[in-house]
Amino acid sequence: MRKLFGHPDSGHAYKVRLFLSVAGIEHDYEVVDIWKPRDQRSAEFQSVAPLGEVPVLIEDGQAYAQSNAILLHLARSTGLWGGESSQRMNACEQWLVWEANKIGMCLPQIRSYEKFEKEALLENALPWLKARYESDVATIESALSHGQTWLLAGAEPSIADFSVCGYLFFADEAGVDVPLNVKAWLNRLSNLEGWQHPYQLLA
Ligand SMILES: N[C@@H](CCC(=O)N[C@@H](CS)C(=O)NCC(=O)O)C(=O)O
Repeated sequence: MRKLFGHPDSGHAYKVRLFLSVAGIEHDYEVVDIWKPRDQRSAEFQSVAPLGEVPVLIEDGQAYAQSNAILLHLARSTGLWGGESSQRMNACEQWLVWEANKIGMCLPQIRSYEKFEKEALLENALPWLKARYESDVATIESALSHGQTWLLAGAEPSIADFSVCGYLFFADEAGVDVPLNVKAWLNRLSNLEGWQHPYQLLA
């Protein structure tokens, strides 16, 4: 018995639901109104979300939080999408830590500024965030420029792909450019059975 809490604007929740959807894992899903004050969200969500954020996955009564930690748990427990071997898990761990500190620490903020917070102080940080995005997306572009299909070698995608792509499907809203190989890789992801854009998958 699994239940995921998410929101259509959350690329973090998207990473997790993408795994579940592409793997065909049955689960319940509930949208949390992340625009409401935390103490006004459902009592169930408040009781399971340690930091008050989506995503949270409940599995057999246990709550898992933080998108990349949830992905690691899912890969390990199912043996899928990186969980097939310790070498693949190791490579995934490296990408997931990179994601949290790099592309996951500039693209969500740029998009948040462009879509929701035009007046916010974030404006002062924008040039720095955009330079950071250019550098981080160049790292992904370079990793994909040797003819490989996914971030890890091999025919199957992994949680490295699911994590790193999370906010890149919102790149148009952030007003940033996506280089050629990254675009082609996003296109391959979007052709996976079970793939949907975040706004559909998290509705
Ligand atoms: N590091 C967290 C980030 C989670 C996060 O920032 N969630 C946002 C939505 S994308 C949220 O719940 N915001 C509402 C709030 O913090 O109250 C993860 O990877 O899961």
